[in-house]
Amino acid sequence: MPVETPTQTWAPKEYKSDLKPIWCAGCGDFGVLNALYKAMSMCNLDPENTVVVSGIGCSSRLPGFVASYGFHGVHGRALPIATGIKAARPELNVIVVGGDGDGYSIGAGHFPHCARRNPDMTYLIMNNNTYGLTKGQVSPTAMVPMASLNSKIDSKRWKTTPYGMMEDAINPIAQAIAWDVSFVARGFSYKPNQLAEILAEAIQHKGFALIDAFSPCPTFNQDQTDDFYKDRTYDVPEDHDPTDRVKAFELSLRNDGYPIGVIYKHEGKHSLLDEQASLRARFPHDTQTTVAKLFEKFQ
Ligand SMILES: Cc1ncc(C[n+]2csc(CCOP(=O)(O)OP(=O)(O)O)c2C)c(N)n1
Ligand code: SF4
Repeated sequence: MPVETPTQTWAPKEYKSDLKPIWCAGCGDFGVLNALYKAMSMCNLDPENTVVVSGIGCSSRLPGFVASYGFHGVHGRALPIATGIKAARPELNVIVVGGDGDGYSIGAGHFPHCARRNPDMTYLIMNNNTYGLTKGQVSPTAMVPMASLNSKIDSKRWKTTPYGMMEDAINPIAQAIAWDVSFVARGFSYKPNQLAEILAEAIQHKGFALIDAFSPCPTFNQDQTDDFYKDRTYDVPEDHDPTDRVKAFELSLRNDGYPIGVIYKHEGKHSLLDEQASLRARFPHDTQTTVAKLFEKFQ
């Protein structure tokens, strides 16, 4: 059923639910949440036609703090749940949120397939380079310094990895471009206004959009702090053309810091839901199929 364009407008504060966030003082997720309220207001999303879906983690508590529909799902399974919602109710605004552990570790297998299906939804990752909820294990983006030959690093800082991490961190931006995610951007919780602009552009993009937002966890990650990212982030250069995939890939692989802004865009990429609609139009009799009729075929 098509949704009517809202005649009402919503201010950022009107997207706040009655539930107060229970994140630790200084958690980057506060900045991300404020940016999301702003972006929802900029896009004038009707809360009644908006669903925020998450997995499990500190960051995945976010749907509870938004006055819209929400689904606090299963660890690593936010994308399939959200894709199901979008497939059943394509007119809804679907925003998926979660942590780097949720999205790039246990849920990583869903990511490339979501890129292939390209549903029109926004995926906001709060990347704190650790598993916050379970008290600071290494995540796929963790950068835990290795101990030097003569000294151990402070084992209280990284309880499960006292000698540092021996695996490389993944680069989610480069990976997303390689999978042709149709909108790829990076934000930083410390710059909520800029993040809100990026999020608004992602929400308006037609297709699957990833925003990886650095969102430090001061409780369990004292290496990748606000200051760490303030010193290493820079705005995407003004002359960068996000529709040039090779240039976007080059930018994502630069080792002189982390670009913040829109890095890659594939406008007009076909989507599973467009394909579904055109199949329905071509084979109208099949849309009369019910689950009961399907079962009958196998009796
Ligand atoms: C199937 C399953 N495996 C493991 C867990 C334990 N668990 C809960 S949250 C989490 C990691 C959360 O890290 P992240 O997604 O980065 O979110 P953060 O808490 O840092 O925001 C883990 C391992 C779980 N709940 N379910
Ligand atoms: S443990 Fe870390 S990620 Fe979780 S609420 Fe506290 S600061 Fe935020």
